[in-house]
Amino acid sequence: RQSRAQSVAVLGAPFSRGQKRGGVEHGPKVIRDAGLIDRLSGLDYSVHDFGDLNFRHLEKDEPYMDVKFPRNVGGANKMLSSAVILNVLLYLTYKTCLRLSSSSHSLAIGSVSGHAQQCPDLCLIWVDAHADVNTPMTSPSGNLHGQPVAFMLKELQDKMPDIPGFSWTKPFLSSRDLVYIGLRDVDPGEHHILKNLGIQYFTMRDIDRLGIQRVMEVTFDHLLSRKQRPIHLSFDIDAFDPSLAPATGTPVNGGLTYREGIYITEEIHNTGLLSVMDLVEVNPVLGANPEAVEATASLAVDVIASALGQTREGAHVSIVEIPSAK
Ligand code: B3U
Ligand code: MN
Ligand code: MN
Repeated sequence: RQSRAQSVAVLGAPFSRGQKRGGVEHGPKVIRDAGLIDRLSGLDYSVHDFGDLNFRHLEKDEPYMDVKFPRNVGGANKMLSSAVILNVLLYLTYKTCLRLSSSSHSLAIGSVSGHAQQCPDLCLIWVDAHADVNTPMTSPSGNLHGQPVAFMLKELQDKMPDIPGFSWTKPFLSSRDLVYIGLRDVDPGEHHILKNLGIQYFTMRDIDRLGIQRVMEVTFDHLLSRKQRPIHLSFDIDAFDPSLAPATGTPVNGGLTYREGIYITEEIHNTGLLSVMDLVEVNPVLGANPEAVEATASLAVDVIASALGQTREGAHVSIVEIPSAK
């Protein structure tokens, strides 16, 4: 058998301190159990499974203002950031494609910032029911999984207080290099930020109005028309309708259909520019029953596989000729 065309790195980041309710730390395990590695191998990737990161838990971690577990979230992000830097470095050296699955969306800070250190011109596609762009001042919950994008945006630099645990990172992303898809639960402070910074976003209403095909066209126009550059895809499973992805912390009605979600990842794959992907917020503890957890995890695997090139029309990578009858 000839050597495989591409390779992919998988890195789990089990962590739950981005919100009060535990459980998302088991996300990477249930996604693996749903057959992630086999599915990627079946797509003809050579898969490098780097296993799960082992985050240090800090007992003493008082809230800062309203922000919960700042030192734990900051430290975990720092560690993930270094891991991503290393992985992207491998990618650049060996032409390996890198993907990873983390658990809480609060870890996107480390994932995207690590990626950006190696690829400063990256752009970010954020698929989510939520904008996750609260600052500690606008956050209604104090949960850091509702704030990661605020840590990234250069335009918000002077709106961010010095939070313990985050001195290692500084904003690195311009608001014009970000597109949201799937929004339907946006806080007042977040809405102000989206409008004020002129961020390109598509709510579920926009998807209803334009159709997902047009949404993806405008997304790529916005991000890639000036130059081709690496894409970071941060995919929150709660972008899907809760009927499809019930096992998640903050489900919101009226989400993406299966076909809309898969169309998004197929189109991203077709650009050939996907460089790093996060798949977050799968929480097995919050599924009402084992079936709900399985459905959510298997949806996550479908999304990852389709971002990596699984197509609905099929493929014949391993078939050169139709077997002869004689
Ligand atoms: N916007 C709310 C709710 C929320 C954000 N992200 C999730 N939930 N998963 C907040 O807490 O910032
Ligand atoms: Mn969300
Ligand atoms: Mn999110």
